Amino acid sequence: MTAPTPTRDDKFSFGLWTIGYNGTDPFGGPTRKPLDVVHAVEKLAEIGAYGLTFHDDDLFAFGSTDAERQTQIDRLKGALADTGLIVPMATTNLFSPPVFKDGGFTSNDRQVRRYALRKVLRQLDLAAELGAKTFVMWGGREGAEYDSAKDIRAALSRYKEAVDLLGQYVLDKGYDIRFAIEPKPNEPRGDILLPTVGHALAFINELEHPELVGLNPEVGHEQMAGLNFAAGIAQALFHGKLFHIDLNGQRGIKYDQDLVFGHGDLHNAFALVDLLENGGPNGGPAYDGPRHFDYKPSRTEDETGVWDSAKANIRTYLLLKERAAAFRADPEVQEALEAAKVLELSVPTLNEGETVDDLVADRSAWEDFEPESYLGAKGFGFVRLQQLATEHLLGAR
Ligand SMILES: [Mn+2]
Repeated sequence: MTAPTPTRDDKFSFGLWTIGYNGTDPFGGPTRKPLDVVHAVEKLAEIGAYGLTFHDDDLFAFGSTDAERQTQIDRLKGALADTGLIVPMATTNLFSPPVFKDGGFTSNDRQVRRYALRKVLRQLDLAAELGAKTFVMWGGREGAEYDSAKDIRAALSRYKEAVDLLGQYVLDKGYDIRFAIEPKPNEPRGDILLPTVGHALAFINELEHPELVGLNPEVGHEQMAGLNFAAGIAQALFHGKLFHIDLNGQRGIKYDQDLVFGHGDLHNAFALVDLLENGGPNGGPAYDGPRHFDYKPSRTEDETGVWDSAKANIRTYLLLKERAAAFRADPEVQEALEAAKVLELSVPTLNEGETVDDLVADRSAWEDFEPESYLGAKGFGFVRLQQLATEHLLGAR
């Protein structure tokens, strides 16, 4: 099979914290040296990425002086100018510094909440300066371990207060930035607020400016909750809320693995890429934003392994894109989709202009309908369809 070559139009982006992950986990220290941002940008350009994303504290250490901060910003800007890479998204770290041990926006301590808002406002200004269009909010410490320790309704009110304030700030400043909430069920907190795509969608409805706020769902985070990621993305699209996406791999309900995209549930990764690339209104892409990888190069790898794993994310995505195109183009698949009535689901259940009275008057819908015999002899053939998908995924068709 030929190796698909990434282009900047593919919009592959990586977090500075992903390729920069030094291998630290709860049971052991770093296994790799720190990664310099200029080197990171050069390598990302080399492997075909178009963008770099970052938390404030990835670029300049927490507690940096203004001069140290500016030096790093200038070095990043220089590397972007030299390579043509962009910063499509930025975000703030409200989870690593000890001050955020009980959260940022929803810490029980009001002084911490005010400090968290100031930290985010500062990073929002930098995001706008660098041309980022999306500001991700992952509230990793917004949660609790103990039910008695957190008033969840009050915490959600403070979360709303924070997001409303930031939304108004963006409007007042005239920034071309939208927010994307990243759900996660747990880790590092025992339970995190807005744990799934569904919880976050419901929360957005309560905001002052819901149009400014969407989602940044992560493959592994939904799968940690035992949920179907591709189905969650489909619902986010249904609500017009897929503002950004975090691609990676996860093997079941366990700690957040952040594996390479596809190195977990490969079937679901295939369904996801098929949805993103072919799920649009006319069979085109359903999503045109960054294909952002939020993975961690395993701590067993050296720097060569870091870049091999970064390339693996891109290659797997492009291979799945090829496989999904072949699946869609296969006449037998089209016939199986027809037989399974997958396309019939797009036909409204009532006729145009038909009323509930018309439905009640339609004897074929009830009186003359025989549910026992209707489908008795004929199955939908969903298994056949899934096997066709599997064979395309395996390159067997
Ligand atoms: Mn993760």
